[in-house]
Amino acid sequence: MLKQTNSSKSVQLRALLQPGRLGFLMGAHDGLSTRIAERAGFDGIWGSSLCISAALGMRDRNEVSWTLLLDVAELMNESTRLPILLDADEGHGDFNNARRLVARASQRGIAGVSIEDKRFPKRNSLLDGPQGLASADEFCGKIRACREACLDPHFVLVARTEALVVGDTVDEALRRAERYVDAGADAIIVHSRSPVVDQIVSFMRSWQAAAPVIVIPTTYPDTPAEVFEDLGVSAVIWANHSLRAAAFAMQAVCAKIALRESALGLDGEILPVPEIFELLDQPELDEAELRYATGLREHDPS
Ligand code: SPV
Ligand code: MG
Repeated sequence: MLKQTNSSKSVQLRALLQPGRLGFLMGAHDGLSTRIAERAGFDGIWGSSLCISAALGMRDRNEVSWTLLLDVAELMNESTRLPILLDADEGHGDFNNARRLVARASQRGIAGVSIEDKRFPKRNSLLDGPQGLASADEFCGKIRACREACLDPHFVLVARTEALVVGDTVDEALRRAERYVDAGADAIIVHSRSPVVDQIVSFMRSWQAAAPVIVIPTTYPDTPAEVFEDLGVSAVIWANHSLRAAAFAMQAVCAKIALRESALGLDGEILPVPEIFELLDQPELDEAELRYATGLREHDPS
């Protein structure tokens, strides 16, 4: 069991967004994927709405309720020493839904939450079709409400602009992001679905506000990390690669077993069971049982 005070992870997330070194957040969707990301050496976890929804068999359109989202995030948080930035979409409704979500997340030890300037119900940014951008005025009210609702003084509130995703200009994205910082956001995510990094380059070259900027280069993955570093980006989110890798492997293995009617010959394609136990920190429980479950052992003939 990991022991941490409620605000230590928010302090960690705040620190990793500070200028200096480019931070890397890995998208995860459950406790296991969170543990795997931590072991790989990431600085933080992105609690991706796409991936958490997909792992539950749901679409990324607020089909997962905010309370279920928080339950999943809490299990992920229990599995890691890393800070989690939870992707809370547009806050799952108006300012009141959003601030209740933020209050509960900050109370439960989640390091930070990202809310985006979409209208409810949100549509995943990588999908074609109408996205529905909220007005900047409305979204600033939501940010102010969320800021005041934080129950952890170090909690990180990230505002994400989808202006570029809906086809607006870089100037509009900058105007919005600056207003969001004035309204109380600690950091900005500027999202783009362009296949090249150019929009992010233009955005960063004009970015004046004293707030960290985070990017999600799913559609421009060929951009070297140094480019982001030189632009002054604070952190990169690899949003969905773990879930996509898992789905890819699950599909391949399921197809093979179904076809062959046998699970033989999968070495190198699936983790040995002992490695699963190890990932889940089974040794810690075995050791705790030796210390605490003495009465139980006395009555166990095995
Ligand atoms: C997510 O991972 O849920 C995101 C990033 O919000 S995107 O899917 O690109 O919208
Ligand atoms: Mg999302």
